[in-house]
Amino acid sequence: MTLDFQAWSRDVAGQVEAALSELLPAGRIVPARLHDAMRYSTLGGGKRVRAMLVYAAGEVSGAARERLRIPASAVEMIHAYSLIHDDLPCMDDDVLRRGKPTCHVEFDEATALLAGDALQGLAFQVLAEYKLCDSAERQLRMIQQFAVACGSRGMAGGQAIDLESTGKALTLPELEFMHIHKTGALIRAAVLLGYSCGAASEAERKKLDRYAKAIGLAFQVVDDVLDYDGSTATLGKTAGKDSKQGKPTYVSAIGLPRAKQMAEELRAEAHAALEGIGPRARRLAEVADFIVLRKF
Ligand code: GRG
Repeated sequence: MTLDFQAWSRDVAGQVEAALSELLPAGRIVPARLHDAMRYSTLGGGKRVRAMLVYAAGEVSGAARERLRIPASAVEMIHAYSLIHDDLPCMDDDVLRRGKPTCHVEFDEATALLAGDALQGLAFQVLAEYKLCDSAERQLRMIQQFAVACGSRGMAGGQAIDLESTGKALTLPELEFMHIHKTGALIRAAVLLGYSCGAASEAERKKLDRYAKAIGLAFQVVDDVLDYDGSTATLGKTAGKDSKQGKPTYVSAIGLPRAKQMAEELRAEAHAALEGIGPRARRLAEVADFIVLRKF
């Protein structure tokens, strides 16, 4: 029996939640406050889109499911770390995340900073500790590419550009460059990590890369639309912050109707990228739809 998307995504969320709970140090282990903060910000929330992408891409290359839980957890740890740091007073300064107080509000700033740092370290620890694929050399390359995606040439670099851009009007290519790094790099890394756990081919990898670039950007366009259009209660984070903070967004750059249209075009591009793969790409196509059609 094939699960529908809702049941499949629930199953992935359950598997990654269990894996994260096992991989994160228990709250009673010293330093207990730091471990509590790491667990607080990583467990029990979030849409788990990046974990879904690891599993969906793994289905394309026939990767074993018990292997995928490790890269899925690592990607979610990096994502949780980026959200903790993004919410700090020195960055976006937010008090609400995933419907609860942000890490520095629940704990304190120093603990939040360290929780993010430690989550980043733990993500790389598990990627190196567990067998992800049949070739140690390929696994090393996977970890190296993942590191690039997290660093100054990827997510952290995108965040730096974001901070520099506050109060400025960016051109569309500048906005795209920022988001390809800030949001897109980790999304692309999730797809490539999952795919590389199985029998990967260069031709399919190129298709998945094209897919990942489209949905990475689509994710941010929709995020901007929801920040403008959505409510704090539905989003579980403060709505309308981008315009209040003078952040350049797709809505401010091209207006709401064109931003919505752009998200649809990127969804079509993601589907087109998967052409020729067949039923093995079903979940990736469904995740693309979820990313663009979501309301939270
Ligand atoms: C300080 C070295 C250093 C790095 C910081 C903060 C940071 C790196 C990067 C920030 C990247 C960032 C916050 C991107 C935003 C991406 C985004 C739209 C996040 C929301 O993702 P969802 O909607 O969240 O998937 P859930 O809660 O559902 O998991």
